[in-house]
Amino acid sequence: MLDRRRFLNTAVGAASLALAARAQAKAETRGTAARVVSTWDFGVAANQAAWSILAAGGKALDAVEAGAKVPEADLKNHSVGRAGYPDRDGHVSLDASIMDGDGSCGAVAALENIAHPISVARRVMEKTPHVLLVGAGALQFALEQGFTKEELLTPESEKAWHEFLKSGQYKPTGAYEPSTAPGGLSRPSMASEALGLLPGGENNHDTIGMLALDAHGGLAGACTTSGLAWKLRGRVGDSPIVGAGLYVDGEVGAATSTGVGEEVIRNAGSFLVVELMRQGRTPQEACREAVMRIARRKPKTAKEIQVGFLALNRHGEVGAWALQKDFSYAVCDAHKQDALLSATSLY
Ligand code: SD4
Repeated sequence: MLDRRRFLNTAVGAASLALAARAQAKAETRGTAARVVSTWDFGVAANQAAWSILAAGGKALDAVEAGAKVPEADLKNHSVGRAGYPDRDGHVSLDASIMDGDGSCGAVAALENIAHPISVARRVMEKTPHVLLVGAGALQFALEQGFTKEELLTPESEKAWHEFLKSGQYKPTGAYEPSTAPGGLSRPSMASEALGLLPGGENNHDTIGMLALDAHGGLAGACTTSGLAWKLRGRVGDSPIVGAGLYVDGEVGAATSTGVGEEVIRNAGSFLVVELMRQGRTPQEACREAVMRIARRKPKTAKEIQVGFLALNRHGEVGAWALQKDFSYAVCDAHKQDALLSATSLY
């Protein structure tokens, strides 16, 4: 006989299975099985926020914005949005981009004091003729759009920054040389090692890149980050650069990236993944080739940094690949809302 707890678990399980089956049936009658994927373990919670929109038949674009806002608001997350670790000078500076399957896109870079850069990026896309606003201009636009100016540096992030200042070495000319890298930029920085801040390391779970396919066959993506901890003031990574940190083509698929953005920008990473899918590669093969491109061009650097790609094609197939192990990604659809998978890696 079932005890009360097991009975409740079974009942809850049955109810959520029924809900999932209904959402799947709804999605299937509309022609496509909806799915959302995102980078890292915090992608699980973000996916669920996106899923509440997708399961109700909502648009991929609305889903990725809602999903990306979850880690942006999470005070325990030090690599996205509020509570993100600051730059070398103590400023929390945020990068974000959003893209729809029809090629519409918007982005902000080096935006300060606004908690939800992904929503500002969407306004850039929808309310201006431009694609990318940066720095003071991006802030001015956000305020004009009704966003509120806030302090994003939390006491905990400030404390970590002071720790970095004690031990951090900063030599801009050697930014890509392991022995002279600024904290957080490449693997052997002593300061970032000490704080567990390797991109993709335990305390630096990087950017959220999220890709969604809705029940109507619409694709969209979003990418948002506070960038590399202790970066140079004014440094912009791949996340707000359309084609680097994010790319979506409704006829093919979508891709996003995480890790050291400089290497992703150099290789137009997400665009490359989508173009490879266009040529017939699976999302997995396309992500692998984009990783290998980085490794072939800079073999020494590639051993010391993390870069990961995540892709979703228009049929809902998912792939991921990374330079280093430990790149996780979350997948959510009508069958399972909390899947967390480990990407294959080169090293
Ligand atoms: C950047 N790709 O700013 C982002 C952040 C990240 O490891 O994922 N960091 O380069």
